[in-house]
Amino acid sequence: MTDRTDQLRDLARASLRRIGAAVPSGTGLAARTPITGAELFALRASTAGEVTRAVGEAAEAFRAWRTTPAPVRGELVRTLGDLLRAHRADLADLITIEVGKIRSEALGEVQEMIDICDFAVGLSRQLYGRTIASERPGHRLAETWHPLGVVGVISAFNFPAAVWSWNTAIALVCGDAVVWKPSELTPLVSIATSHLLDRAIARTGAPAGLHRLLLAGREAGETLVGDPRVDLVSATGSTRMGREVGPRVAARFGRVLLELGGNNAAVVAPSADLDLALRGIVFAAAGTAGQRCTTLRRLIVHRDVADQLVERLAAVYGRLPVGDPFDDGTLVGPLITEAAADTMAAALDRAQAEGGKLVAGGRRTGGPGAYAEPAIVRMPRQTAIVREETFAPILYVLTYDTFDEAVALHNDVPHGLSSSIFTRDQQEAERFLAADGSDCGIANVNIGTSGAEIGGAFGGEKATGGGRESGSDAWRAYMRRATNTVNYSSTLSLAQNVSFLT
Ligand code: UN1
Repeated sequence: MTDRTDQLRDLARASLRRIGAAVPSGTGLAARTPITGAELFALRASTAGEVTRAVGEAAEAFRAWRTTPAPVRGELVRTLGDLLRAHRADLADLITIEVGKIRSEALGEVQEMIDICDFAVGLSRQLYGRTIASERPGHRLAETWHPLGVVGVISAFNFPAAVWSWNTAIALVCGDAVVWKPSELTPLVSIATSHLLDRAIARTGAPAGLHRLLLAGREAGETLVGDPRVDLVSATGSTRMGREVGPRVAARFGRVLLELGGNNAAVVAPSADLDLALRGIVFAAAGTAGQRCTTLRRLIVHRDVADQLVERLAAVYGRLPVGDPFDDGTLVGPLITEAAADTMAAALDRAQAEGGKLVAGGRRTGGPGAYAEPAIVRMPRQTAIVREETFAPILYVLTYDTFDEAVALHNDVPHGLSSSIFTRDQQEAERFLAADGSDCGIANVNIGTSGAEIGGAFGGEKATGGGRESGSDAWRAYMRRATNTVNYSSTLSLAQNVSFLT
């Protein structure tokens, strides 16, 4: 039998070939697969000079693109959506190879990309400004939205293509150019995705420099963040990364859109439909091997149903198929790196030292590759480790007695991304969604914390960074607003009744 790594390398080559993309072989970067933990290809990393050149080319392309009518810009994104549809399976294969997502989730990621393209095409005819009632006779007050400039997109390994597409599809219809610095862990997905956009650009005759890909490490990201020609830096990653990026961009009066970590929780009330809650919880906590920023990490369960729910969860966890994500039936693929598995093991040790009881999973399985059983830990309190985001499939269970206590526990973490409540009590559901309920950017009822649709604005508060991407009116972050006052009378009347030179 051929070595599994060789098979995956061949599969990656075949997908890239169908997409039409070439791998720039060289040194400085490696494409790896978490399925076996092995290296697939050695790649050439972009140089510092190339980063600067890429920003210059994007800025140049922007100057032409900003005056292209928005519905015409939409044609480019429509073409990208068509190419994504045609290469759905190829891109999903590359996502599985580089991230270890199971087939259905890898296809789901490509679907998210197609969906945002559809959304952006519609949006290209709906970049509305408001007209505002003027206080002066014979005056019109209005706002106009203009393209912003160059958008620097920094993305993480866990959604290596979808997060890029949320930013890029919207930025392109808004009239911006994009320079992309993806995770170093997912160069093949980045090459493939970027090539599909290059094909769409060539097919529609859009300016070639509208999109530039940087395959490089941290320094490339730093150069991008510091470049004053980059008008908006949209960065997805850790809170630590956001703490560095935010002030650097602010110091040069650039704009940032930050999508940082989450420490997402679900409250399970005594009235909850436990069958439904069970399925929602397992997908949100163990799906994608716990490596979504929206992954469910804390379960806050009413004391009356806690034992029963934990027992049922532990039984399902005991049967979760962990393994090669290409195998039929696998629900949990590998963690991205050995280091991620070590971090998971260390968190489990700390949780137990802080009084937690491991009730399911937590063991390393198989290999080569960093495979681990998703874990459930019952905690006596919301201790320090529970309040931290560990990017691995660990679900901490806390119990509560009163609704107010549940909400207080829920909000008492640094992050504020996603949240949910399982309840059949309408008052409780509404209180969870109210101003003094969940403090997150995403708050759900009777559904888990992960797997948001693209139509809503995606993002969160506090240490999650405050940015909103994807649907709703998130497009406004990618444009600049001008307020226009037009005097169509023959008199000069001043606002606030100021009198001058009368
Ligand atoms: C992320 O984990 O960075 O809501 C994004 C979700 C997905 C996106 C997650 N639609 O889980």
